[in-house]
Amino acid sequence: MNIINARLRGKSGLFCIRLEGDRIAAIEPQASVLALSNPEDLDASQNLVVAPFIEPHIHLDAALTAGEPRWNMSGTLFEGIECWGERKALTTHDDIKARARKALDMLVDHGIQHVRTHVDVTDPALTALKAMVEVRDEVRQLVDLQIVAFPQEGIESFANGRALMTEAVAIGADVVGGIPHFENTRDQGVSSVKFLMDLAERSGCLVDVHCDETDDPQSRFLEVLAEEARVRGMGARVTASHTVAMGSYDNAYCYKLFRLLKLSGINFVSCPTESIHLQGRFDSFPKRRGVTRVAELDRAGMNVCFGQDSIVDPWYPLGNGNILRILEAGLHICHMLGYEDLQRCLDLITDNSARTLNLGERYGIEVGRPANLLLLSAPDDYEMVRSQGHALVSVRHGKVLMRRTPARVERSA
Ligand code: 17E
Ligand code: FE2
Repeated sequence: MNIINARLRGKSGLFCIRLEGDRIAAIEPQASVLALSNPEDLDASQNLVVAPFIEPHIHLDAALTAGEPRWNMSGTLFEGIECWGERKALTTHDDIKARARKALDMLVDHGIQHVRTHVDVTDPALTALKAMVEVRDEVRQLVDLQIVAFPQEGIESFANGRALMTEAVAIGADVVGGIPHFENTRDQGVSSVKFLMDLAERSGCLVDVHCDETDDPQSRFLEVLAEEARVRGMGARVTASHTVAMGSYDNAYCYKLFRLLKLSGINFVSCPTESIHLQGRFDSFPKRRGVTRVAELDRAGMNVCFGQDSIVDPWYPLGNGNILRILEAGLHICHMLGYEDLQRCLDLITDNSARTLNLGERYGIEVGRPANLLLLSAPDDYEMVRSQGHALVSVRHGKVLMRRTPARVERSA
């Protein structure tokens, strides 16, 4: 299969991308616009062709449970955890699988082919984890799925928390998670981070910690995670998710913190729609934005990407799988509508996320890499966001996986 009339990010002119089997075989410059001659080929119509979108942070086990058994009325993270605790008691293997599959279909329909999902392991039966390990195999034709062993109710503060984390890794989790700001004491938060870093180092797992997801400026577990990563030389394999307390740290502390973060080489995920909804809830006015310092991390040369976090769950009532919606909202929320940010904004849902997920040579529009790519509806990053564009075709393993027909407008005058 060939994809003709393709524009590539960071390059001028048009290209023909040749796919052979499940690999990209060649990327050839075109002298002029070509007409489609082979019905097997795809015409990018002088719009962008990019590597697939990535969802680096979502909770598939809780997806599509909002309102069950009750709605989160305060809009806080903490009431969300309580509501989920009640719903969790009712979950079954098949219920987890059915909802995860539905949510994954929404992601696939928006051009996502790589997903990292947090799965709650504070459950003595590990029901959700066992179900998600099956889902990971069943959806291989649609997405590459990474499973995080996520201790929603704590590692040190939950009965047998350490054993459940260890068992989850033995069963097949790819990534070790954590939630230090939710542990009962600061000391437990610190020891939970040391425990989870030991577990990851021993097992070879990646790390992705829900870190400082609170407006409390005293929540400073990010420095602990970064230092553990630095000392062990594991930074590239470690991700700090949310880190919204950083939005409340003062500049003097952040100046010092940034030096360590940079030295550590860890990655960051921000979920801007989720955080703008859940945070700021204990403020009156002025009201904090409750998001991490996305633009500042990026300017300092660190790796940041955007995630959705939720689709219709106890923490967030909306969501439809469209990561471009998160990108647009995030650029607003993080003061990133400047010209230079708009020029390269797709980095936040493609290349930066690939680095966070450690995809390496399994990702990217380059000869020899997997024939996984998207045909977009706009010629550049800026226009893609401005026009609220879509992924029109998703190609995976060299075959068309998804096609979208955009809405058509008809006018009489
Ligand atoms: N659990 C949590 O601790 N934080 C979140 N944002 C979600 C689940 C969605
Ligand atoms: Fe999360």
